[in-house]
Amino acid sequence: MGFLTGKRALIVGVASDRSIAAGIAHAMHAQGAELAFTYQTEKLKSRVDKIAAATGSSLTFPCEVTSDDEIESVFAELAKSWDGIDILVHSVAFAPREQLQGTYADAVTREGFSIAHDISSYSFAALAKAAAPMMEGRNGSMLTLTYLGAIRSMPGYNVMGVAKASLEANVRYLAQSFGSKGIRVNGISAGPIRTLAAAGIRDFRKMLDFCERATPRGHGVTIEEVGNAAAFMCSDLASGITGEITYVDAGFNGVGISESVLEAWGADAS
Ligand code: NAD
Ligand code: 0WE
Repeated sequence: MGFLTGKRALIVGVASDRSIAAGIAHAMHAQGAELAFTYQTEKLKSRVDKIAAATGSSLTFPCEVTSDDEIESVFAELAKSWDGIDILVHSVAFAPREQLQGTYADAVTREGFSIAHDISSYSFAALAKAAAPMMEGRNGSMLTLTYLGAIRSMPGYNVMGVAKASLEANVRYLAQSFGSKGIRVNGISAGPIRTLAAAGIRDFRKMLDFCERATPRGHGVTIEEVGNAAAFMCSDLASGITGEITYVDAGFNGVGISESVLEAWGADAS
């Protein structure tokens, strides 16, 4: 019997079978959870339906997170099938493409800043507010996905880094808000992974190679590894963890100078 048997999870942020949210869905399903999904646009519906079917679910609902109406109707529709929810997964981020080019100061605009923060940070609070009434009194757990660019500057991550810093603060304030209802709120800071969100980002390949080689084990993380950590974080095994950001990055964030960089510098290994 899996450690999520009897739990019901709503997963927001599947766009393809490479999505981190798809890795989370498979891991939660493997641990016995029952799943429901949202999709951003009609174009994505068939892909999300397929991943739902592969994880034993037929519950998929449209949800563009900039719309309060759509957020509200997800839970109204879900309530027709489920009397409650145990797990909310938020795996959504967006900034206008031109925000992720050049330096932060050159790229950032009032409009770009606002969109990035609305979709990548506020939407977690909006979904959490809407989900909380269905999560009360059942050891509920909410989880979002963040990135190291929240606390360190990364070339080109720009306003997304500022929005992720806001998202991480959101985790701590939501944990406080819902603590008395028995709901935990956490973040997973994943290492870089080639997904749709990474497609077309300048020099992503180079950054991925650098980050992977700089980890203690010499390679990066998979959506399966992030999925397994997410399943644990949302299970009762993690009952003592809330308001926390957990790194699932193969140790990259803890490295000062990596063996591989030292070697590339021409240093003597002894
Ligand atoms: P992805 O493209 O598969 O997922 C991003 C999701 O956001 C998509 O499903 C998309 O539909 C959704 N989305 C964007 N704007 C939306 C909107 N307005 N309304 C509703 N949905 C919207 O990419 P991913 O890499 O799986 O990203 C998922 C999360 O993981 C993001 O928060 C991202 O910042 C985070 N993350 C990614 C990496 C990485 O390297 N891929 C690393 C750390 C954290
Ligand atoms: O959070 C992200 C990326 C999120 C993202 C991606 C896009 C591409 C398409 C947000 N908005 C957009 N807008 C688009 O138009 N990651 C953690 C992946 C990522 O993106 C980077 C990274 C990493 C890692 C950008 C620059 C540097 C590193």
